[in-house]
Amino acid sequence: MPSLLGEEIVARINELAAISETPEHLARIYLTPEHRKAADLLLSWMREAGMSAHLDAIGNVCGRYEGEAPDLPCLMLGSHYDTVRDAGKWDGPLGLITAISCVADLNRRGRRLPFAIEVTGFADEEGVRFASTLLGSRAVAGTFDESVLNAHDHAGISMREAMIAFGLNPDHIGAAARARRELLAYVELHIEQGPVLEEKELPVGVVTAIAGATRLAAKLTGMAGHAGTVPMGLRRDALTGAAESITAIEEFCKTDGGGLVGTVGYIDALPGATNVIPGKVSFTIDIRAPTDMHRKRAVADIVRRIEAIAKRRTLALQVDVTHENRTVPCAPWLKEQVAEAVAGEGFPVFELPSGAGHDGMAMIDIADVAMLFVRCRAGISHHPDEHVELADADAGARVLLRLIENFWPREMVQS
Ligand code: HGY
Ligand code: MN
Ligand code: MN
Repeated sequence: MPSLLGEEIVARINELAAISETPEHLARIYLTPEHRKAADLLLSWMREAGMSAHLDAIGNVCGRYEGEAPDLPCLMLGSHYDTVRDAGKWDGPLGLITAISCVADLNRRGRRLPFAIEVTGFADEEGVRFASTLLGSRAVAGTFDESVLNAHDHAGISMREAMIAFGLNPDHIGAAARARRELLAYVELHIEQGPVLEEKELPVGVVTAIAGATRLAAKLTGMAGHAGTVPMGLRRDALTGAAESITAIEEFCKTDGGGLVGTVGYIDALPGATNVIPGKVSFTIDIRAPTDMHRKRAVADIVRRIEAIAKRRTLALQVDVTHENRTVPCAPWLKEQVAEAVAGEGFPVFELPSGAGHDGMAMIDIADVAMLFVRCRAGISHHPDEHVELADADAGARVLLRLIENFWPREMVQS
């Protein structure tokens, strides 16, 4: 029988999901009015849960529940509250809302622990607007790359301009950075976004590592021309060049056989008229593999293939890496505590890697990280059909709450 925790979490998932760019397709993009509205709602939930709460210098929401004494180092929980376009409502918010509900439960019971608990809602994990991801968690980890401030969205607005319009000062991002000594660990609950837990008929899983990823921006430049007068043999068509490149990426990843995945998620062809041969095409590439070596080798091979296609078609090619994240292992001492909490709630302990990226990839620079996965229906994610059953949301919450109440910081574990 799901506890009150699950009910509260599901109700809040639905309330937060109503904050979207359009009602038809869930999208909550960094530094937009929807970001602001969601931040205000989350901050109010944090305060209701007994936390002090604020918006930090890059737009993360940050809540703190004091321990038995003031100014203790914290166990940091959290996840992101931005979304992809036409998103599901659980990717990110489940981890954040569950963490807030766990603190609310402690607060209701007047429970204080030998450490503080902080809950951080990261403002831009997906990287939809400025092509570079983990902006919020990188600012907290002190590794934010200032060059991203000059990145532009599809409307030509830079991150710097968007921050100022949102009411944030891009020159103050450094104020969001935390010191390693302030954090005992970072733990994130998140939907699996894959089919494994459902296949194993398990509500929760213990994450072993977060797969690294490389994102690239490719630009092919040919020659725009009249669709009716330029013979096929004389064309320098950037869009057919991109099409051949995209199928080459798919073919390369399909035949790799080693868990390599490649995705072209965005393409833009200019000038974009039916009767004009496209002269300029930009598209994105997302490459992931079980190991960093495998991924980096694959990226080099794929770029070489695209270069050969561009050369043969007399197209100019520019390829830039817009984002690179190494594979991040979950800390054994912390992963063990997640497993103990899973077992403590009566569930089998099952370990699995994360093919999806998460904020722990940035938080690893200032704390050991661990993750708890919650089953999602058919493994669907980054899609409006993304769904978590109430019983599974409740199971995740009970495991996270048990982990929090039994948490032993590393130094104590080792002594
Ligand atoms: O792309 C990812 O893996 C994550 O959902 N941002
Ligand atoms: Mn996502
Ligand atoms: Mn996510």
